[in-house]
Amino acid sequence: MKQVQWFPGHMFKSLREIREKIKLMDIIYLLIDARLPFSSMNPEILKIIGDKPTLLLFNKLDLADRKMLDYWVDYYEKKGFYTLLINSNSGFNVNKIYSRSKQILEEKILRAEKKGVTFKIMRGMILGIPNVGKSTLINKMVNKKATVTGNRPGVTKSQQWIKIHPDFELLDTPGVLWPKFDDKNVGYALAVTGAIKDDTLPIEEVVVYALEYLKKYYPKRLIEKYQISNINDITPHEILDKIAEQRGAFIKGGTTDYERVYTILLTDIRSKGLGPLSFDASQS
Ligand SMILES: Nc1nc2c(ncn2[C@@H]2O[C@H](COP(=O)(O)OP(=O)(O)OP(=O)(O)O)[C@@H](O)[C@H]2O)c(=O)[nH]1
Ligand SMILES: [Mg+2]
Repeated sequence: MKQVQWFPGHMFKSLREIREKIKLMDIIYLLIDARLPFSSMNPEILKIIGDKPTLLLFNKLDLADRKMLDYWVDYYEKKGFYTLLINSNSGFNVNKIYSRSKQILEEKILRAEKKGVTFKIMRGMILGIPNVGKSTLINKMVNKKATVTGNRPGVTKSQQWIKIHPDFELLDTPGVLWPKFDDKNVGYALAVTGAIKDDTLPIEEVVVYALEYLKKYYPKRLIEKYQISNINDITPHEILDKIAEQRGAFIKGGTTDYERVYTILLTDIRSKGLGPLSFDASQS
């Protein structure tokens, strides 16, 4: 894979601003994409967090393959993380975040009270890769549209404090990646799920990666969705031709309109057209 510019310059600034604010925080909420429990874990963020109390929030639970997710939840819990599975769109488990945070900070609160200091306001920072649902989560917690959201990476441009209750404040932050990734599959997994812009990696490579992956881990879903009879000996490009046939995606002269088929496939993957998925199976 050629050298990829997947870490735009403004993310250095965002990382610096996160580093500057970390001291103010009682707790960190690190959003992980439940479909990418490995690939959406940003090593730069982990370095910045250090030993701050951290609740890992596995978001987009509705889109994720539960079996594969359970493996990763266990993996992170064994590493000492607190975890919670959430769906920021429906609000599933979102109302547990406050009470879990109080539990996690119980000792800190007691220590403060012993010193005669009342623990007045709990401050938390929402961190995670682009498009993982940070701003959507905040809106759900505050029950109104306090932040801008959108289904593409890079929507939030600057940090923003939101008061959830009189004693609970959250800082929304722009999504950040990390400057260099060692495993090219991580890049592909982030591209397939829409965490990096569609033109960052060559889209054909991304789609071929997705199809090879689906053939390996979810062959039945491909068979059913695109009526494929010979899954074992069909190539990714032949699958694309099948999809074109099914959806009538041809250009003049009857050749496959690959650009359209790429979009159809990625939309199916991202919107549960192929059912709940995980793109981090290979790590387990
Ligand atoms: N299916 C599903 N979609 C979600 C969930 N949470 C957020 N989304 C969608 O994910 C997209 C991105 O949401 P945002 O809240 O803007 O993401 P963000 O992390 O703030 O992104 P940046 O500001 O770009 O870093 C939106 O289309 C949301 O509707 C969820 O739990 N399930
Ligand atoms: Mg945002």
